[in-house]
Amino acid sequence: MVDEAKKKEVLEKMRNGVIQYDEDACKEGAQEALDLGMDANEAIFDGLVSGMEEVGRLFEAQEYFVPEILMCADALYAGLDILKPHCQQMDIGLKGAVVIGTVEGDVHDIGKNLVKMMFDVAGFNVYDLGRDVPLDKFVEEQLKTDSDLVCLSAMMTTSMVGMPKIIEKIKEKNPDCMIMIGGAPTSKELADKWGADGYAEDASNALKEAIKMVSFLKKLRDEKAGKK
Ligand code: B12
Repeated sequence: MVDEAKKKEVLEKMRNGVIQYDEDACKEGAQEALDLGMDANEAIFDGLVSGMEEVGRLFEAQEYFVPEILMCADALYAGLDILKPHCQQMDIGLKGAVVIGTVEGDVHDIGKNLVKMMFDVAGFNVYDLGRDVPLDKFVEEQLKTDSDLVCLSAMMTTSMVGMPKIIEKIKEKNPDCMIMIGGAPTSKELADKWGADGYAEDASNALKEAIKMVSFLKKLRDEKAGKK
């Protein structure tokens, strides 16, 4: 049994480590979470990511500016490097392939990297194009890898407008591929409007949606191949 009081303390240490851009505190907190036997996934989202949410608030209140945020992101990644290898692999019995990236003009990749991590944990084959990815690169990579799913991330209203262009091109070239969008300014309504097949508001829902989509594609393919 994990000691609840100690667990809270460790989560708080990671959260504050991100807020105070203290890489050492994040690393120590991450190691302590593992030593306590905490679930790595829980430590990431309730500790590190919770800190980043507060950083977002501080940025919006103009208490933090870009240099501070970059250091907060470094602190988050320092903790993530320790926790990530300990995320429990899931056996979902599906071999999905996913192309993922943050769209052109946008360098925000923390959320995208968390979504990618969830896909890795589920055993998906992930082709990560990184951030500020030219729109056509998503189309080319989907064709090259014949991936089931393309996941587009955007954190700015100015960059998300590239999404419908990518969706249109991919659907034109390969209508069987499914597309999911995400990132703070996006929504289910925009996904529907732009012809994407899915939307999720966070990394764990992204995985749930992805599993549904890949299962659906597999069923379709099996039906086409004449299997039950
Ligand atoms: C960190 C950050 C930065 C960092 C990015 C570091 C990095 N490596 O990512 C730096 C300092 C570089 C940065 C720069 C800028 N930023 Co900034 N940044 C943020 C901040 C504070 C936090 C974002 C974040 O990481 N959140 C934590 C993660 C975990 O959450 P998330 O990204 O939302 O991801 C989750 C979900 O959205 C979802 N998700 C994400 N992607 C996907 C994809 C799919 C397919 C799915 C299904 C789900 C999904 O799952 C994720 C995990 O659960 C936000 C403020 C905020 N409140 O969000 C501003 C914010 C995004 N930035 C903003 C701006 C304006 C900028 C700059 C223009 C600032 C400037 N003056 O230079 C530049 C832009 C540079 C560029 N061209 O991209 C604005 C955007 C406004 C808008 N709506 O257009 C925001 C909202 C702040 C604000 N209110 O003004 N920024």
